[in-house]
Amino acid sequence: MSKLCQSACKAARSLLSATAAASSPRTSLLAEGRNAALATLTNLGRKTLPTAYAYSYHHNSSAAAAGWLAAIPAAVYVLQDQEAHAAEMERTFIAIKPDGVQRGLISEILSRFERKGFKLVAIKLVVPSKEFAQKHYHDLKDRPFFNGLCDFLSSGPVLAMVWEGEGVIKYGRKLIGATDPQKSEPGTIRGDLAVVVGRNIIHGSDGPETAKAEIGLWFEPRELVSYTSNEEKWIYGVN
Ligand code: IDP
Ligand code: MG
Repeated sequence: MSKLCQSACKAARSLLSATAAASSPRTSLLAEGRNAALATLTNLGRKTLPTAYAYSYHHNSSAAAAGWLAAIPAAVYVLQDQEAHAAEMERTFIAIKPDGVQRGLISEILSRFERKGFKLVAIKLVVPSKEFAQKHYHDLKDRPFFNGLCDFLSSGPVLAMVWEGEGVIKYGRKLIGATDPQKSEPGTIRGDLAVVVGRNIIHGSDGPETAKAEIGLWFEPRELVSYTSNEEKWIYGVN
């Protein structure tokens, strides 16, 4: 996108965000403009000028201005929508335990999170030490199975991941299913792919605080990759 266009979009965005705050609810404003924005402005985001602008740039400067000025409101909707969407994003820690890795279930499990629309932002295969496993499961240290659980987690490769999306902490747990696979619903990961609680193949953070702590325990900040997925404009939206 040209510098000129960038600053024009920025100025118009401030203007319209003030108008939006004063008049109609943010979501309905976003909803109204969304379709137009997607139709007209996808090209702007991809560093391509709208055809009308590209043509008139060489032929008529006032028509050129009109060409892309007309696109600015749509740009504003897209940018505001992205901001609203970014504010609702959360991240969760998900790990495929040694039983899931050994049973060849990595792609099956990843595809369930991917197909849902969640975004992978970090991934690595590690064999945690027993001390590390004890840190990870510290809240269970008084349970009779704690020692065996930590032995098991540190017995082989674990696929550690961070997934991002709206509601991903809570919904990630839904995809995983109940702790005891005997009680997990069919259709969930544990319901479909595991039989006993001691070999329930997957871990998922159980709340925002745990998610933050577990991501911090397993990953360095630089290992978390922030990027815009090409699919996001089709996964998120308000009508
Ligand atoms: P969660 O994994 O669904 O969050 P937690 O209660 O946090 O469940 O327990 C952590 C892990 O400890 C479970 O995933 C399971 O592997 C193991 N675990 C939980 N309860 C038992 C049990 O009663 N016997 C043996 N292992 C258990
Ligand atoms: Mg837990």
